[in-house]
Amino acid sequence: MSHPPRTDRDRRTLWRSPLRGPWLTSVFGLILLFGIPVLFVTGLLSYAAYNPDLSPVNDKTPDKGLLGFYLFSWPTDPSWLYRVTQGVHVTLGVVLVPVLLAKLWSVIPKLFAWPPVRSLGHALERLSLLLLVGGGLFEFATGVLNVQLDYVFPGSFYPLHFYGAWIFMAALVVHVALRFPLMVRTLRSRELRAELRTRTADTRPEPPDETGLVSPRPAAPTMSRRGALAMVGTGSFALLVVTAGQSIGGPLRTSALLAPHGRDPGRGPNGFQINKTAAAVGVRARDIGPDWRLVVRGAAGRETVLTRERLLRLDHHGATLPIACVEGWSTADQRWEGVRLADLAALVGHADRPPEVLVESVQRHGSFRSVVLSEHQVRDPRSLLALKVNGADLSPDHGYPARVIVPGAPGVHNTKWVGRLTFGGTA
Ligand SMILES: Nc1nc2c(c(=O)[nH]1)N[C@H]1C(S)=C(S)[C@@H](COP(=O)(O)O)O[C@H]1N2
Ligand SMILES: [Mo]
Repeated sequence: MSHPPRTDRDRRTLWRSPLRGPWLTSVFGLILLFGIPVLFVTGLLSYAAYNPDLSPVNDKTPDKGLLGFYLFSWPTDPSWLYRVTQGVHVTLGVVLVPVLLAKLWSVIPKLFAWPPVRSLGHALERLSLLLLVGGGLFEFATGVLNVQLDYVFPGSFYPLHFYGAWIFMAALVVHVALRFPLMVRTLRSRELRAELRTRTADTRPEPPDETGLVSPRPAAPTMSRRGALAMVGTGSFALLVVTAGQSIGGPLRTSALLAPHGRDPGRGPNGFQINKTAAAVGVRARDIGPDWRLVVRGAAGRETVLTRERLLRLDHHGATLPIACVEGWSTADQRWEGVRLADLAALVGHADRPPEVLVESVQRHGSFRSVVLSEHQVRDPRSLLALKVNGADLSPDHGYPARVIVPGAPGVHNTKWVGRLTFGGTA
């Protein structure tokens, strides 16, 4: 029977891959160093896109406090804005998963360093690494779960992912500050091109290093560094191919195997992705049948109640806009037709400068049944209460009798089965 390892060296001999070493770790680190800030920025943008400062119904993290310092009013131009920022966020996040796992694999021996704590400084460094590794895994896991599995974590995705991102980034800043010089030195120590030409048989371990990544008793190589990089690269590329099509669209949509809402949304004018069907959120046929009414409220208690027939007789306008979901998928531009939100505001006494609006669905339960849109969203002539899409009536699953469509906004702001609009006084 073998004894449990006692010394640091003994413990590190558990990990014998000759590929492990500061150079390989630095290569993966460098990729993440470029990728993760993009994830962070596009993630913060996604939160801003919810216009969380407008109203508690928009605010997914009511205790954001100082962390909301950067929030700004989300613009309506360009109309594909959220489609791009969130497509990048989700696609890049998925594509970086193999790199993150490879990076963690490369530093596994550090997890078993012995003694676990050598000094106060060392203890602080290890704590920051715990936050770094834990925060990184947490952010990637919650993100992927939210996109792929309609979320299975206890608690709400938005606050967890948002606060997690700040903790992860704080730990990352510390880590990069401590390690950047070493990374640069290490990357210079071996030439990438030469490394990419080295076959398995000629693969040698890196020289023993102060970081403790190189195995003191390396096994014979079973793979070259080129092979390891190719494996990770292939994994990332495969994920790119099965993900990116859900936001890029066109023929690529058929390769989007990971698209959470399937690849075939059906044919015809209403043949594009459906986030939640009417049945899924408990919208009944009679809620959206002939008895359906739109209630519009405005200045000084003014209110008007419209049937769908009345709405159809109001001035109609068109807008060619996509739907872009927080989950990263988006539709190509669709041709929407309906009544301008600004014209509806004018019906209830807000003719000149329409204010923000509270949009409420006839859907009674669940999230995304209401939203507040900013005044500049209301004023954009492309912001519609849409009754038709691509020349046909909206289908029940796309929000019949009427839904909101706003340029540049996240999908959640395009409320379906709208029953009430309240202009002004929504705070
Ligand atoms: N009432 C209501 N409106 C809603 C939702 C919802 O669940 N309920 N989902 C929103 C989300 S998250 C998205 S991405 C879009 C999707 O619109 P679609 O199903 O027509 O593609 O609708 C939005 N409007
Ligand atoms: Mo969405």
